[in-house]
Amino acid sequence: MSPSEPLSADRPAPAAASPVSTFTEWDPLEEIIVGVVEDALIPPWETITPAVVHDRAQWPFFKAEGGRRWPAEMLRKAEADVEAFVHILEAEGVTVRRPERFAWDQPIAAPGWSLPSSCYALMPRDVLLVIGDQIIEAPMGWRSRHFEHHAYKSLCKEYFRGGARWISAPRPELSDASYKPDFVAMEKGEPQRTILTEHEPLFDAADAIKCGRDLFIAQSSCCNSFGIEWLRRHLAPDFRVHEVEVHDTHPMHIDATFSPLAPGKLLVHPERCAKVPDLFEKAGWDVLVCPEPDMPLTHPMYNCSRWISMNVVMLDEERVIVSRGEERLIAAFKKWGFTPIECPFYDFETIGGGFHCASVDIRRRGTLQSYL
Ligand code: DAV
Repeated sequence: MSPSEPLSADRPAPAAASPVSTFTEWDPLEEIIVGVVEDALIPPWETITPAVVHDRAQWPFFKAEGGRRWPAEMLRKAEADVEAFVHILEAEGVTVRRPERFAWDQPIAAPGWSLPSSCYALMPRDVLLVIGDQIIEAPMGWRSRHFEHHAYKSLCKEYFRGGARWISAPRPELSDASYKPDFVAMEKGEPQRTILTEHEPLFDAADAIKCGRDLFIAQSSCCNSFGIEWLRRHLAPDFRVHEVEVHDTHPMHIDATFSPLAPGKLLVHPERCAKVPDLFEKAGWDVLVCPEPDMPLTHPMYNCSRWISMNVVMLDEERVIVSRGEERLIAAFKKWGFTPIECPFYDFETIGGGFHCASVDIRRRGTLQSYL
């Protein structure tokens, strides 16, 4: 360092606006990360799997095939969907970034546990909670996803250098103490329960959803109340964190349950959203109940349910990217005043999630406001 160069503590904060800035699901989208299908593995069987895989008939598949590559034909079709999504985003002027490749097939371990592999960089929404000008690496409850953040490190460093804030929530131990022993998923009608203990803070970024000053989050198979409390204190006083009550036998992430899509418009699952927080009614919001998905019941789905239809991405407060074939939802969006943009996505949904899962917003043109 030359004598004239100031110590880093004396350097002025970057003058440029942060490359990371997002407060809502609907401010005009400028930059987004979209996951990659390449190298994706079937998630290895682990303690949390029975709590998140809806269909018991698939458990033997995960036990036998977990850690291997998905069949090439499935990956090829999923990749075609994701590229169609990227094409739409780019055609609308959105900058699309992609995670880097990572050796998902390497065995992983920490004190007390080990697994034959990680999973993939298919679903950035789960890994990074981007809010305001900060990126928070989520303390994920899945052992197999403990190192997934690595695929996003180059991007995070670049955004940090550009002026963003970047932090990791306390890295979880994920020892047996984090999971209830002998957990059995609840049946419909039983009181809500999840597999996680309160041993340490846990959440996936997709367990939370933004709505200006208010952030909504629900407990799930990968989010406990300790995690919610960590986020509440971390984000105060700029953001208010509200827990949403859900009723879901295999709860995972809020973005196919409860989604504030535009000012005054909240999309909810007809059954999973046990109670819409009073705030919305007081503020005069419309509660839009998602219609039954059109995806054929015979369509193969490994990691999520047909309600992934709800898992949309807003380009702005009118234009919504929605899965081709979801005719009832497309008609409903038109009736509710949105402009649907259809994109084929069923084959990506087979191995992963929807548009919202497959991406994470980095920058939307907007300011911090209260909508409730
Ligand atoms: O319906 O399986 C998946 C949500 C993924 N982010 C479902 C919920």
